[in-house]
Amino acid sequence: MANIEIERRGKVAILTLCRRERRNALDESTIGEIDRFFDRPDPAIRAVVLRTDGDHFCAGLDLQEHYELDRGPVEFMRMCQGWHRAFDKMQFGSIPVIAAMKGAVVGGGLELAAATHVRVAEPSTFFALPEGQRGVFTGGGATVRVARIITPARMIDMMIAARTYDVKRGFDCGLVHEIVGEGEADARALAIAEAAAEHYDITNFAILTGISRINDMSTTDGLFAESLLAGMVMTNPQLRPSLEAFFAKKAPRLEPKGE
Ligand code: 1HE
Repeated sequence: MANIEIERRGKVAILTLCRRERRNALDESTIGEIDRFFDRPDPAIRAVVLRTDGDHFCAGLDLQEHYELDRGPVEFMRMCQGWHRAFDKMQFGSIPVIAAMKGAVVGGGLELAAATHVRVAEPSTFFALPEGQRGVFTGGGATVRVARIITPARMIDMMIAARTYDVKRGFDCGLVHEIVGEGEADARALAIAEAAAEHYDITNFAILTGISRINDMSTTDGLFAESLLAGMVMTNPQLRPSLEAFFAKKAPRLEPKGE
């Protein structure tokens, strides 16, 4: 792949966006690479770290390419649908994706981050949807994915009032799950990925796909779908040895430590 480097660390794949000269802006070929990776990942990969090269996570749509291609409305709509497909594969696959964020997470970069499952951020991280100022609009899924995280009202305010959220504000509204020190996001994201890679496949599938899908359903349908998923997960034969370890007091106990 030309724009994404893939490194394997056991069951974890570390994906690095490598377009630092454009602040990791997303052009069509990078979206194609994301799509191909998440389309049929190697079954031995059980978790992914998504990180980027340079000081910024992602500057959004590649504005240079957008200018040069001078696409028509239908062409741009199809491009957006390509982003949606790629990010859907990431969000609704059964592999946990942990984002290691720093610097700008803006426009399409925020749309990319919103499709990941756990977001770790360094203090330099900031969020914005500068589409309003640039006279464009979101097209990579922000109206759905970002609005669901921060609320539609906050997203409208962010765009109309041209607000930039720092890492603390990002944490307060759900864009960040954990703030770490400068230069520490990659290592922390890897540690989370390595632990998540040890979960049963079927459990990760239920967590990643089930929770998002169920929240698109009515209450009745959601509760029904939850019972079906729970029926599959709770009767997984692999679960029995873990329960036996718990009864034998060999499994780690939960501790009341917060984060
Ligand atoms: C780019 C892009 C880009 C930088 N497309 N080339 N996104 C934006 O509006 C964000 C635009 N970018 C920025 O605000 C800043 O570049 C950053 C805050 C991310 C970083 O600032 P800085 O000072 O480190 O870098 P820079 O000098 O602004 O940019 C360095 C180079 O990266 C420069 O190119 P150079 O040839 O002059 O070195 C920039 O042109 C290039 N660059 N950002 C292309 N985005 C599906 S719809 C989604 C809608 C959107 O995402 S709209 C885009 C929103």
